[in-house]
Amino acid sequence: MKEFIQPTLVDVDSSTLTDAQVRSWREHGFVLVDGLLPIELIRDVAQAATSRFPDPDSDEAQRLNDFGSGMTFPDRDACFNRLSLHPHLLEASSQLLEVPINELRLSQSDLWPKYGRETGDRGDFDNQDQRIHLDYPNHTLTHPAAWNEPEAVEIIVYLCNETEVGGATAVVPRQGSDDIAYSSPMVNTPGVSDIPWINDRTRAEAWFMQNRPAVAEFRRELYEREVYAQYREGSVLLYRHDTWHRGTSLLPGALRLAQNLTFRRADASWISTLHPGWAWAMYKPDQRMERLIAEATPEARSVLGFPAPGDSYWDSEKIDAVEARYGALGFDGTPYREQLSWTGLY
Ligand SMILES: O=C(O)CCC(=O)C(=O)O
Ligand SMILES: [Fe+2]
Repeated sequence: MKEFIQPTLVDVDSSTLTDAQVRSWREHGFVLVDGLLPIELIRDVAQAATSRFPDPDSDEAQRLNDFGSGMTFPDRDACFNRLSLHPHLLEASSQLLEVPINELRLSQSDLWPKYGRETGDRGDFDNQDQRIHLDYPNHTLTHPAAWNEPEAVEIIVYLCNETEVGGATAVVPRQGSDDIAYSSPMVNTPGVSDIPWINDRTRAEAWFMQNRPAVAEFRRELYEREVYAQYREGSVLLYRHDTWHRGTSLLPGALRLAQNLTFRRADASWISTLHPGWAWAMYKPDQRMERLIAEATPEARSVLGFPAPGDSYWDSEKIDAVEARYGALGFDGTPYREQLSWTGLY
């Protein structure tokens, strides 16, 4: 019997994670929450995405192998960027990683459409019924640190309802510090070591049966332990680069929209930015990145690598120069100047 888990509400007064939610992430490797982000923002992003991706019943959609992309940070639709840097997401990541917001860095924000279709063999890279896996291989240059020293929070923001489109994310809850499934090094996953990168579950597990029977058995137990995130519109799954999980099949003809994000610790520079990043975006005629920097709060700016107020980077000449660059777009150097004179007193 499939065990579905339901989202739990965040603290409604402060829009922060409850102690039980933080504990679930720390101990089990994930938590599914509701009420973290304003529903109007979720709907704006869903609408922007729907208008840009093919209709689920179009030929174009049926040809996609589900790794569609198209919206990455910074996007031309400002609502996508607002969601990416929403203060409640930053606060939740700060709670989980136990660092202040200005010591977080955004290293992923992209939105994928996933299209449901009749099952059928579409080869190794089929993305419907995924193999159980960890996400760290395509984020970090190294290997995740010890379990109690997490370096990143990974996030899926769902923009629709599981009951309407299917595609619940399956997760394997970690059961205590001696859980064999979570003992380091975690390398029994496609794309790591000399194991070929196969996405489709049936094909990946056939490879393990053939080539690594003991690992196939280890993985069979992971599938048996799966629970399924019964997300709703606006639910947020907070998990980790070292949490066993996978995407599952959508209902035929359905379109699932979800935004995927990672916030890493600033000092974990070995965790790379997944998508093209934002330097090239500063070359776009719409100046989306410059406007975003000008309008963001100092905290949100620092999550993009912009030095925080009080950082030793700043002197009054630099503040003046940065204000000269962004002032016409609304940048105000006051918070940076204030911290400069404050620290200068001591
Ligand atoms: O879409 C999902 O529910 C999970 C997808 C996933 O884990 C992946 O593509 O790495
Ligand atoms: Fe994944």
